Amino acid sequence: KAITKDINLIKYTKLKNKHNRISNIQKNKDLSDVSPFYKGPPEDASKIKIGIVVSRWNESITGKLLEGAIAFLREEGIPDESIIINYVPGSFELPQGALLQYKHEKPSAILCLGCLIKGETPHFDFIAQACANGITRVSLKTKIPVAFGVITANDENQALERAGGKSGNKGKEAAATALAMLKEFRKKY
Ligand code: DLZ
Repeated sequence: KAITKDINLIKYTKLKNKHNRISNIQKNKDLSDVSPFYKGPPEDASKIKIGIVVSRWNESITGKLLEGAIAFLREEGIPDESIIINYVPGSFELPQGALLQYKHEKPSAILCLGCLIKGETPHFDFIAQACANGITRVSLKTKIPVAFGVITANDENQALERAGGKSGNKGKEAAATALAMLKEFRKKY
């Protein structure tokens, strides 16, 4: 909770600036809302490069996912300069964004962050399916961990609860999952 409070003070616009986007996020460890299977970062965390692909659709929410992910990565020892951020227009574009980021940046793992909010038509279902399947395909093709940090919510309140509210932060969860996968498999790559 402390992390969320601190991070909420930071203007999201600062995150968009390549040079100061990470520096203001405070260090404050809280593992209560990550998976109980998370056993800490890989030993060589300082050598790990993490790519983050963020959807701009519902940006006020995906910004909070980004903040949650970055704060967690910092706590776990990933250097700021090893966190690479790219933006895509919507969650549908996350898989291709991840694939292109892999091609150009060669990160050790990628976090895909997005927020889909159900509307009145079935559009939501098509995008959610395509996004989830696409991210799975990128992880199988690249053979690096590609975490699904995408909120699929019925309304904005549900989304906010999962972006630093009472149901945790999907961005932080995605970061923890990627580090857990790296801890288990990195040496075997
Ligand atoms: C079109 C669309 C709609 C209606 N809703 C969302 C949403 O809730 N969350 C999201 O990430 N993206 C949405 N998009 C945009 C699509 O992801 C995609 O960018 C467009 O369909 C163009 O390919």
